[in-house]
Amino acid sequence: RESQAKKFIRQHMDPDSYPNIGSSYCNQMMRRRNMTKGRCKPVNTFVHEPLVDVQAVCFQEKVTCKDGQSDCYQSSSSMSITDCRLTNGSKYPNCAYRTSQKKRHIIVACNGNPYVPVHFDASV
Ligand code: PAP
Repeated sequence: RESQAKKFIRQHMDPDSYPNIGSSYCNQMMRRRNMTKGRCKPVNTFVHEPLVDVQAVCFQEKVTCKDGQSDCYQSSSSMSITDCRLTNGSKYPNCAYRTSQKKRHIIVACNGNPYVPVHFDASV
């Protein structure tokens, strides 16, 4: 089975695309990264920074996660991200996404040994 760490990388890491991100980025990437199988994942964020910089967030400012858990961390630097949000009229299996590029501080949940990101919680 896919580890939580590998799942985070598949769902959230894309260090090399930036700054060449067009309006069809999310439609392509959500499919390519297997988030449109069985259902359309409604919201997902890709981070365009080196993996080591995203892994380092697990040792930055500790914050409360949206679900109340205490294992979330906020990046000290703002990062280049792309938010993908399913459009209102989108019907499975035709998953259509709105692509929005941002510079934000990311919040991730970390777990395991090594202690690495396993869940993308929010951006602020
Ligand atoms: P996403 O939340 O990163 O978008 P999702 O696949 O929903 O992706 O969650 C990733 C994993 O992080 C899930 O574990 P699983 O793959 O073993 O099912 C989810 O349970 C886990 N997770 C969610 N919130 C937290 C949290 N606050 N702390 C630790 N793990 C969490």
